[in-house]
Amino acid sequence: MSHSRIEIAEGDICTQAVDAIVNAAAEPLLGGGGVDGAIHRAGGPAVLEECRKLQGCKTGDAKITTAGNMPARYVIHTVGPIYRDGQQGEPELLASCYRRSLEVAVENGVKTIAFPAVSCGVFGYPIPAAAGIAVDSVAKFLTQDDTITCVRFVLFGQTTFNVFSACHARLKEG
Ligand code: AR6
Repeated sequence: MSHSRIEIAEGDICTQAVDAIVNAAAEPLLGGGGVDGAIHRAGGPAVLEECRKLQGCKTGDAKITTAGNMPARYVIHTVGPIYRDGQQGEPELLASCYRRSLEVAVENGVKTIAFPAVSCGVFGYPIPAAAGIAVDSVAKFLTQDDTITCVRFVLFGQTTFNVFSACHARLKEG
């Protein structure tokens, strides 16, 4: 069952001892605020140096670097859509972030991975809609993959945690 490999947690993604943590980045991959800023601060200059060589990342895609000083081995940088009105392809692009991040993870032998709530901060995606897409996209991927053993959503704040938990609970109920 794919839902049993999904966990919902509250906390700082930078401290997670998983094979890869996912960054909610911007297209240039040169750092920023939010979780992106936290990851670059915790990872140190090695992460930014590697990012510079990647020549950016398109919205909906994902690229990988090492994780510098963090406990994880890798950072998978994905770029979520900026939310406008939900009619500009945002749901498809957000789903693509999760799918592409997991594809890059599998290509690199990652078995445990942590995601933040991509697009739910600066990029303004409404959390209930984003959480549904996030949990459904991951669950769909896991039904076709048996190499990933754990996908943990690591969320900032009780509200976001509760919304993701409710989506996960719905998945369990089938
Ligand atoms: N651990 C887990 N979640 C976090 C952390 C953390 N350390 N810090 C923030 N969050 P955001 P976006 C949550 O804004 O909306 C950057 O400047 C946060 O509360 O980080 O995809 C980039 O460079 C929110 O729920 O990402 C881009 O320009 C979620 O992570 C832009 O922001 C995502 O918020 C990307 O915006």
